[in-house]
Amino acid sequence: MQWRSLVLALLALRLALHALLWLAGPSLGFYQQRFPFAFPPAPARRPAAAAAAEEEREAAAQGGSCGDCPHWGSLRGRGGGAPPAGDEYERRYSGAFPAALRVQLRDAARRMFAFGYDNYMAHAFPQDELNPIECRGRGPDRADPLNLNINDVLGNYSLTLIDALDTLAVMGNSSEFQKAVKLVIDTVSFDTDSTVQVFEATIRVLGSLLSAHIIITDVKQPFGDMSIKDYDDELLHMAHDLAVRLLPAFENTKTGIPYPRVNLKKGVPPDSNNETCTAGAGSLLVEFGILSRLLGDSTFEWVARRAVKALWSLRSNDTGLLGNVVNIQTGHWAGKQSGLGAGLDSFYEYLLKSYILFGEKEDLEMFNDAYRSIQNYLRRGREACNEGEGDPPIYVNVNMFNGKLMNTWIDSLQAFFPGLQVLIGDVEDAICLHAFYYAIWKRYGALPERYNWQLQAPDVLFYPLRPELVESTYLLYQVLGTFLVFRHMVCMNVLTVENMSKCGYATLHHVIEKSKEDRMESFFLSETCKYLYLLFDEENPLHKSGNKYMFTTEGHVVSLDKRLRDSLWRDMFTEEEEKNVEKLKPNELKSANSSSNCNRVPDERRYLLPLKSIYMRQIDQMVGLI
Ligand code: DMJ
Repeated sequence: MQWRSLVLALLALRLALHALLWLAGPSLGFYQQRFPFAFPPAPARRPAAAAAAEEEREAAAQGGSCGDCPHWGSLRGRGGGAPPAGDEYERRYSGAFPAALRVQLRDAARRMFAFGYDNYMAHAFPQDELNPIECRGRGPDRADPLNLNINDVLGNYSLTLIDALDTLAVMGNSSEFQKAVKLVIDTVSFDTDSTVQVFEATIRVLGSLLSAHIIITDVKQPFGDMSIKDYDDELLHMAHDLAVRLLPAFENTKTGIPYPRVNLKKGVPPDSNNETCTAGAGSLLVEFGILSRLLGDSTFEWVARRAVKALWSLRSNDTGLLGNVVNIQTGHWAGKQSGLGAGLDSFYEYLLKSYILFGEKEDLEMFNDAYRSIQNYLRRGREACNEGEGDPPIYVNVNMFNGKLMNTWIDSLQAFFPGLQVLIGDVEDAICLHAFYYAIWKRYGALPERYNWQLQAPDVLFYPLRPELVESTYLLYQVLGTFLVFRHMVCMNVLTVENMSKCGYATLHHVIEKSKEDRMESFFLSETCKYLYLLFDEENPLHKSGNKYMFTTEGHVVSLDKRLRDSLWRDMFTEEEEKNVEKLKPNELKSANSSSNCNRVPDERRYLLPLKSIYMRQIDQMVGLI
């Protein structure tokens, strides 16, 4: 039949066009790639089980049954918000959030943490991590020193216990916090033949020890009685000991940028790599700065600050962007990709957070310049998130020297960025990027490690229980008020049974097939569970006005303390460098977590979608959800 040939010809044409666009790929630039969005290829057919699971999640989000999740429909209305009207999106996502549901979800998040923590203590401690499927502990891979995925993080120092300390405090569990601190003091030693990544040891171990020390010594004891009998600053001494063992990484480097790895007993290994990622080398300032200021010893902050300055001086003169991998001896960029995810994420985060914590104006200036370059070269899509025409804004990976698109994927680490945007008050833009990641989450029930926005499919399929989306959700919630879509996402997260194993929560090996890997990373307890819990625990001391806190990149809580605002390092830089540094007075700083420095959305928007439903629908289309 003629019409059939016509349809087939059209179909063939469309496929050919897609193939052409796909092949042309990055070189065409983002705007040409709007085409596939307008004619999205049919999403790959999911296996029936995955489709059913997704439907169930969707039903749960709308008030249907979802295991542990309280029945939303029956609770709606008791929270006091106007019944949602309007189109499907508004009906689904607007309205008030009932207090009873909030409490149930808070308790579910607490149980989630307890399940992971208790099983770690029962089956894995004193080893570093829990293998939640086999119910066993895991330490460094001594048989294969090149197994960096494991050895960079696991140092034979009870990593998970250390990383979880302040989550116990934030959840108000003083007896377990006190027990855990004593265990750390009595059993952990850093005098071990482990070669670890300086960055991982800093953010997970050093940061947690400092955070717990600050909580223990806080005269106000906001989380309940977290004091330790006869405490003699042991955690601070341990942090000092660890940092001294990391210092060799900063020696014998021509640029001042540290080596990526160090052996805790022997220093930098003789065969050490001269290349490091920017985030790894340039996100040490918060922890090293806190340590220096608590000890009154400028060494640690000085080396960390020198590394940041060295990296900053290597940015492109044309774009102001940095690459993702640099040679520490030559200063040559081995990785020219500039993006917001792996390799660069916490570099940007710590420019701003160092300023928030220490008040050094140069940190803010660097951050502001970096943010401008990010907006100029990485951001694609329409100008305003909630207005106008064009693709939704996303942040892409470009060449640092010319700003040209390098690939068409974004990674799950980048999902932290809306949270950072909240801290600087760019809430409207944060809403759009968050919505994009949320849509990916809805499609897979998790965030694939890399998602290809052009192919509308994951490029890298695993999900190791990362916190970034929950973190941004939590920070956005602080300024958006009651907004159900975020909590829906979290409800689904709390109930993601796919991750639950016999003895804890497992990494998803494949976000579509839902197969698992036998690993529970320590950041699941230090970050993911903490942010989930805080999202629903409105009475938490962290949220009380008067208490000012900031989260490190590993989610460790540190109070904005006067003790941290006296710089010790100024005398160690040149006069020229000094001249540029103008210290802000403490009262000029606004809290990172309060909404005071944020462009809080008006009250009338509290129960509405923060993103117009047309734009939400557009994003759902863009990720192949509808
Ligand atoms: C955490 O260890 C930190 O947040 C780090 O900055 C990058 N992301 C991991 C968890 O995904």
